[in-house]
Amino acid sequence: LDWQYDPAPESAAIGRLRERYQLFVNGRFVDGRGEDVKTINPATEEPLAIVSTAGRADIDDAVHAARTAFDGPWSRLTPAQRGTYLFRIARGIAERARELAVVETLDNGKPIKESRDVDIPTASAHFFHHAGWADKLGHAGYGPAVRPLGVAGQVIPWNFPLLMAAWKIAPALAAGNTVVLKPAETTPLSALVLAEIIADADLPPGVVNIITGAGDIGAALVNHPGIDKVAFTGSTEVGKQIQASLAGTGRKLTLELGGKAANIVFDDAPIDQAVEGIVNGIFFNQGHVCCAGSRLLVQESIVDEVIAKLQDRISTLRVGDPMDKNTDVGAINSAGQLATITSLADAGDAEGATRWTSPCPLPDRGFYFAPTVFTDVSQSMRIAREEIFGPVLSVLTFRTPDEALAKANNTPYGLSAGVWTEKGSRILGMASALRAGVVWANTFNRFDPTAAFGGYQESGFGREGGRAGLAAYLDADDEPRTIDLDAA
Ligand code: TXE
Repeated sequence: LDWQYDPAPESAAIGRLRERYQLFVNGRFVDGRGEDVKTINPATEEPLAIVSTAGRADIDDAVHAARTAFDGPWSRLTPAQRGTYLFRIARGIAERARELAVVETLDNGKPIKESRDVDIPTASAHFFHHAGWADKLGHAGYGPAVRPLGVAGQVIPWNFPLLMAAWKIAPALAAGNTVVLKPAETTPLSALVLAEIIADADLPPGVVNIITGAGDIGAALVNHPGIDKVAFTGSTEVGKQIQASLAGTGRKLTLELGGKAANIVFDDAPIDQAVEGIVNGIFFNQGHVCCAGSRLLVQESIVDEVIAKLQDRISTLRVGDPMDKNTDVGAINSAGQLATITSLADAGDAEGATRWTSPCPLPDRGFYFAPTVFTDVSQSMRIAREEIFGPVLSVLTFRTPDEALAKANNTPYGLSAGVWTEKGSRILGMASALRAGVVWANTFNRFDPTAAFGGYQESGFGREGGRAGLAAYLDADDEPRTIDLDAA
């Protein structure tokens, strides 16, 4: 597929931005009963659009609409017919890809080349993948009675706004559920453009509802008595609150939370390739990535070479205007996130780590943080333990594979890890011993709708993507009951 077939230039896409955005409830765009808020462009700190936000009554309306759609038109369709709607949404995203890329970059601050080449096509691919599942669930080994759960309440973060909406909505609909989704307060626009695509795809009213607002609206949504399943991606702190508040309700819950991934480089690794992977692992999306390779573990014998090459490579990264196609590292999403990154980096200085900062100039306005590497890092330091969620890499060293494993697993998180080595046996050994939901070998930050993504420990539970991701939206066993002949 040619993802770039939207012929409109970026200026036309900017022209399509509306001054004010509304909620999408029961198939219609409506004013919310909360306040109007401004969403700002983090690259310039200027207002981008006005967004109407939800009040409690709007949550009631949205959940009611989702329930009515679930009890009525959506459940009366055949699975194949439901799949057709998912195909239409996938195509709708591809057709408006350029506009969506622009909206995403303006609202989030990520480089346009990333929203254009990663976020938007991957979101579309997620709908295409799940469209194909809709009429095949009965053959997928989930047990004899494959049923949807009902109404899903979904809350997503600001780092991949459209992609996270796709990760939530596509499997829910493919499994026959209906949805009320709340995007993050700093990045609501692409989800509301997706609502337009969903309206144009003629989905029955109420199948997908999108309500805007801050954490209080998220909390009210996930605790609403009309919700059957909750899916949350965001901070570990809020994930714990949600899990506690849902205890005893019997509601199915999946949580995709923070991370502190180890990216492990052995002395037999192809160093130049590893350096590219390290850079991608931590500076992709300004490091606003739950699976970011934020802890670099390098075998002691090659650490000087790796650091020197890394600093050379980072020095070539262009930091600045996210709308410039040559920009590699864009703006930090919000003033609050910039403050978090700054204070954690300062803690690195205070605890005795050595800070190196990319020499690139930063724009005068907007929220920016230069790519940063800390060496002389020990495991007890905050920069080695806490999620920074920014372009800051902490480098630790190891001598033996066992030491690498012990250090990599020394974290309360467990979302992802990377291993760089030429030895296949070492890859397999590390992959099975690393307590991480995803382990990449000689690559990093690869996403595919067919692959299950999710964490262990404080990174959450449940999987998104592939067959495992569908189980989260089915009244079925988490593990398929039949033998998978392809995998055997
Ligand atoms: O997250 P929040 P924030 C991490 C990252 C970051 C930190 C704080 O380390 O620095 O979290 O980010 C909604 N009930 N991640 O404050 O608050 C909120 O409106 C229900 C990692 O932005 O968790 C938004 O839609 N919902 C992460 C979403 O939750 C609530 C991605 C995420 O916001 C709520 C984002 C509540 N009580 C941050 N409070 C990842 N795993 O990728 C807030 N929300």
